[in-house]
Order: sequence, then structure tokens, then C-alpha cells
Amino acid sequence: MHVKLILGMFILLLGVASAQQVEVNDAGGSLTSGGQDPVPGQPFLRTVNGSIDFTVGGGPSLPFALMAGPLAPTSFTDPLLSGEWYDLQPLSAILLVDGFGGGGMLPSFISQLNGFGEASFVFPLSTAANGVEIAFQSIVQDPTISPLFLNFTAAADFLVTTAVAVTGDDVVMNYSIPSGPLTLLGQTYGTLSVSTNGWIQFGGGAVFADPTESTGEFVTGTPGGAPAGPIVAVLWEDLDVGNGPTQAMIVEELMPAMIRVTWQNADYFPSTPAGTLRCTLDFTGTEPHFLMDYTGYQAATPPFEGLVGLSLGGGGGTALDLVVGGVVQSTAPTGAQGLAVFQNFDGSGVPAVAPEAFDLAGLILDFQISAAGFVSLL
Ligand SMILES: [Ca+2]
Ligand SMILES: [Ca+2]
Ligand SMILES: [Ca+2]
Ligand SMILES: [Ca+2]
Repeated sequence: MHVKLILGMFILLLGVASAQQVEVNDAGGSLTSGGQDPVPGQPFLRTVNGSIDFTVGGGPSLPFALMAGPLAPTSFTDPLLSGEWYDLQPLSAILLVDGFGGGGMLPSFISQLNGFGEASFVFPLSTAANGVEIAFQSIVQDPTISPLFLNFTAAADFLVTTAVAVTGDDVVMNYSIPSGPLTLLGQTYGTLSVSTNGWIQFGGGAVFADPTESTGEFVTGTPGGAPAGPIVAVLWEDLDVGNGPTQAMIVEELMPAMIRVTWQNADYFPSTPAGTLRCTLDFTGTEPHFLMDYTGYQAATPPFEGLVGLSLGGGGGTALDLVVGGVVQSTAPTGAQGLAVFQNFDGSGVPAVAPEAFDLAGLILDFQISAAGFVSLL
């Protein structure tokens, strides 16, 4: 708790208005979704076709209160609360259930945990909820916390999106772009093939998730049996997002012509953690950008394999040691060399690049297609 107090004061001093989510779950008071504890700054994503679902936990048959509202920019505590923190905005939150005073917006018979010390809630969503962000926090009676005997749970934040999420190993999703086709070098693409194995292909014609990275298929733009087209390899490798409940591949259109794909908590197949990889396709300007984000990559021992880069699928390109000594090597080749810029960490490609362990952790690479129609790395 000392660390959190210091962090809280630090944030106050900086005047940062982002939410804190200071309180954490424990046996005497918890709020979880799908068996998962909330992670500060990472809302639970829910699609408009799904529901907000969570479980309040604590001692058997004890009363609890449940609040809903926006997260507070600055969490609140009081000496009487014995180190418990309230993470919602006090003036905006509403009281859904009050097992202490018998009030609230929901029926009072659900104001007490059951004999197993649980109370579960499911709120179905609809398209009207798109974009809604709302947090829930509960207070559970806890005889071990004097003087008020109140245990605050962690606050769980939920974000409702049109995002599509899939889990599993070797899954390819053909994603129809909600706002309409993207235009790339005079061609329009209404559908993307997005693979759990770390690649995105324009055209939507892939028929399998292709776990085997291939320099040849990369430069011709034909992964997964797709007809030739541009391909983004964020980390084309045999990845796996089917081993645990926090893993997923999430595709979402953040705004018209800006699409983000996240491989969340991915493993190298079968189960070696690789971390989170992310790519944002930004077609809002005149020259499209492809931001590949490796700040969440966290393999303990990065392997000498995997393919990273952007290819127009024209059959040529430039193999490059993308990062040397932590520094991104910007390049803007033209002609056939400008049809792709990439690194296969096994060393394949032209010109030859020495095999090396994946060394992009912590970096964001900004690939661009210039007005002249060539791939560059900024
Ligand atoms: Ca607590
Ligand atoms: Ca491989
Ligand atoms: Ca795989
Ligand atoms: Ca390197």
C-alpha cells in the first residue's frame, strides 16, 4: 500500500487527470469479471452484442453495496476507511445496491452475498451502448477491518466497443471495415484478413491462418493462400492466443479509416509468453501509416525467428536489420526495392541480413507508403 500511496501522491503532484484505480481485490472484498481482477488502465473490453458481467465476492451472506459511474481522476480515502480507497467519481456515481441502508436502484433482495460469498451481475448490451465506458466498485461488510468494517473492492472499468475479438490458435478473421473500404495506391479494400499468427492482409482472401512465416509469401503478399495483396507482418510467427482468458486478437476501427489490431498477451506456440503486440493502420491522411507497437512485447528469451515488415505484394523488397543497437534504421528505398521493407529474423531475404534474436521490444515502428508508392520506415 505504501507504493500505491506514493504513486497516488506522485500523480497528484503531476496534476495528471487520468484515473487511478488504487484499490485492489482481496478475500474480504473483490469484484472480478470472467474470473479476472481489474488491471488499472486496461478496461475490460465488451462488444455491443455482449454484456457487462461481473461478480462481487466476500464473506458468506454478508451485505454489500454496489456503485456504478466514471472512474475518479484521483481516488479518495479517509482515516476511518483504514486504507481502503474509493475509485469512482463521488458526485457522478450512482448507487445500484445498498445492503447497509436497504436502498439503491436494484431490488434489495440482491443486497447480500450468497452462502458462497458471491453476487453476480449481467447487464446485456446493445448497439446504443457503443463507446460507453463505465466502472463498478463494491463495498462489502468485512468484520476484520475496524472501525467501520467496510472492505472496498477493486473498481472494474468496462469499455463497450464495436471491436471484434477472437481467441484460439491459428484463427484467421476476415474483417469487414465498418466505415467502408480503404484506398491504397488506387485500389480499394473493404476486407482485411487478420491472422492470430501476427499478420494482416489486404483483400480478405486468406483461407487459413498460416503459422509459418515465409519471406517468399511475404514479398508476393500471399499468406494463408490469399490472392496477392499488401501485407502487414507485425510479428508473423506461430503465435497462440488460445491458452488463457486474458488472451485475444482484437480488431477495432478507432475512427473512420483508422483500424487497430491487438494480439493481447500472445504466446509463441504452444505456450511461451510473447506479450502484447499492436498495429494501427492509419489511413486518415494522404500517406497511410502502419504503426507497429512492441512496447508490450515481453518474451524472456526472444527467438531467432519471426518476420516483421510491410509489403505491397509486388514481389520485391528490401531486407533490413530494422533496429541496430536499439535505434530504428529509417529507410526509403524506391523501385522494386521499395515494394517491401522487412526483416525475417532467421536472416532470409535480399540483401542478406545476419540472423539475430528478435530485438524490437519496447519500440514503435512507423512504416509509411509514400505518395510515390513505395514502402518506407520512418
Ligand atoms: Ca479492499
Ligand atoms: Ca516460425
Ligand atoms: Ca499459431
Ligand atoms: Ca536488429
